[in-house]
Amino acid sequence: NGKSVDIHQTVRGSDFYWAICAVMGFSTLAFLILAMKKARPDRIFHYITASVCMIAFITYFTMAANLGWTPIDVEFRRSRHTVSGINREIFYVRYIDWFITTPLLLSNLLLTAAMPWPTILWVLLVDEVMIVCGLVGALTRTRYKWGYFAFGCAALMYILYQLVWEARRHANALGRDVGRTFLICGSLLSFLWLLYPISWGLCEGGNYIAPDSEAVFYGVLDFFAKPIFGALLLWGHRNVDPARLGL
Ligand code: RET
Repeated sequence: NGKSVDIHQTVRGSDFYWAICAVMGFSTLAFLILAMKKARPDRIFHYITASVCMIAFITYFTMAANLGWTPIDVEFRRSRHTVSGINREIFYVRYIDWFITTPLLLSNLLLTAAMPWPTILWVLLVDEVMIVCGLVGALTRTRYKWGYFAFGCAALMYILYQLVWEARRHANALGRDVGRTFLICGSLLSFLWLLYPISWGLCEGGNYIAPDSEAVFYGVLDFFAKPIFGALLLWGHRNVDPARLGL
């Protein structure tokens, strides 16, 4: 009937995308207003957080308008039959968003821990490799996609090692406020980021869940990974002297 025949294209996802779009737009404004009130060198954290939400606002605007996707052939399993000749809408616009926002989110944490510049740049580079692997894998029809998935997961493991081990120790050495902020935000980020590849495996990877469910899975993750993470980080910085971080 052209409306809801199969799981491969979204029918009601758009409403949810509009809702997240509104949340991201509102958060952008809120963080910008907070940035204006703060005449300190560490308002860079406000600008980073506001930019992340602004980019997500445009991404969700795009997806709510049902743009920024391309059909990719998938095999679709239903009750022990494999149906071919079906395609799934793959939102490549997510990866353009992540390519810009994930390095910003990591910078927020790594600057909080006052990591050395070369280390920050190197971790951001590994992060870009992870996102590009996810994009190429998502656009790939064959089983090779799981190769890209594996490379991306290896990159994520390395990033988490840097955060949980190297950066956490760095943050703890900067005093209790920095240590506690890093612990809260670093744990939240590590937990959430591990859920992204799971969502990818169920959506772009294996086509196990419908694009409508994908909208909710990634949408809830983005809500916690962007505005909530950002708010907790800015809150944690309220008592931290920017000079301690070399800012
Ligand atoms: C992919 C697939 C390849 C393997 C891995 C992935 C991880 C993605 C992550 C994305 C995080 C996005 C965020 C966006 C919101 O702001 C690319 C899905 C490991 C961790 C935080």
